[in-house]
Amino acid sequence: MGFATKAIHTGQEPDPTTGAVTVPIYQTSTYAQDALGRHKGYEYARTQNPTRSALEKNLAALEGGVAAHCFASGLAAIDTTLKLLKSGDHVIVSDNTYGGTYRLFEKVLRNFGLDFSYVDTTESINVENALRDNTRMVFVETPTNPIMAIADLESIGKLTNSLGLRLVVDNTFMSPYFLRPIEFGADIVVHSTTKYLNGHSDSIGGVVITKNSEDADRIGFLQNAVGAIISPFDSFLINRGVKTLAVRMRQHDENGRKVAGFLADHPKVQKVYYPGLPQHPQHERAEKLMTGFGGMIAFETGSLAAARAVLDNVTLCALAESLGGVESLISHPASMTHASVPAEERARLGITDGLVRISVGIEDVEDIIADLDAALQKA
Ligand code: P1T
Repeated sequence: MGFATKAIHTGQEPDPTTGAVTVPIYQTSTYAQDALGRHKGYEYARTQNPTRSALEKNLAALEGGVAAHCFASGLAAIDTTLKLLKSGDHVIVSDNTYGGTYRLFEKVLRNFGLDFSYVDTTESINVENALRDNTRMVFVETPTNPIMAIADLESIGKLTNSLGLRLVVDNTFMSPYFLRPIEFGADIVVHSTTKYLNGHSDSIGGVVITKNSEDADRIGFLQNAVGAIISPFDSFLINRGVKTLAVRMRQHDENGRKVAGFLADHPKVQKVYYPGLPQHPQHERAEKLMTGFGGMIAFETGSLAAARAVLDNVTLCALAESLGGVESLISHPASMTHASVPAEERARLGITDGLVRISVGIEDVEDIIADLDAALQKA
């Protein structure tokens, strides 16, 4: 079955009671049991919910995993994944993750005895050099947010598999339409479903997809034991969003390539970070790992004043955090999504005050380009 067919049909069978072709919102907290110890597979809605189960089956199929578990946000999904570990364990992390992931690791999980090292995961040797006796997990974000660096997934996957370490990949930026990390050695894939999977900027959610049933069982146990579950309504929205994932991603990619090309030729733009451009340092790797480059672009305007001029003068693109929706969103990583990363670290990574990030939507691309062009004239 092809990807678009799976996205529309897997887990989305007509409702057994009524034949409804769309999985209903099962807005209930509990389920009546037939007799003591006899029920229909549903006991309490933190533990099981049919709307959520439909979504979980669907996302597991799209990523090629054995199971998926959905959470109240991307960060709740990542937090629960880290609960596979225990105090004293060490994790190697991509050095340019979403700022909220960095904050969760440094300001919350470190207090519970986990230790983190941040390395450039575009080279697997950096992961190898950071290994310690107590390293238990490698957490990779690719492409990174917002610099769009592409991890050497194949080599890192071989390394973690040979050492028996868990490789976790945050695949939020590509979605399973363009990249399926399990095919390259990942054990666990996480997403903020808030982004491309839902695709309409109207829900917050997250998912953990597991390659093996042991991890799936433990994540399922933690989902119930910790309780950071997604709601039935949000599950419904994402079920609906995923049905158009394939067509949306194709359009994000087409528009992304055109906007990146426009920015790369623009005299007011100093540098463009987009894996689809031939000058991107991991362009060839991106072509090998991914079937498209998507709609996320960062570009350097040279100064805070220039970035501000762009951000304050766009009219079609909304100045907003988040990404992956049908509408174009533009943001300032240094003061918005990555404000929790220390200034020296931001400078080292290239998250300057002049850096602007755009999540290219699926509007008519000429309109997006005209909006950016008009704003750049003011920079
Ligand atoms: O916002 P939430 O659903 O909790 O997801 C967190 C998250 C996890 N991973 C990546 C790669 C992300 O980009 C995010 C959230 N990012 C933004 C809100 C943003 O504007 O970059």
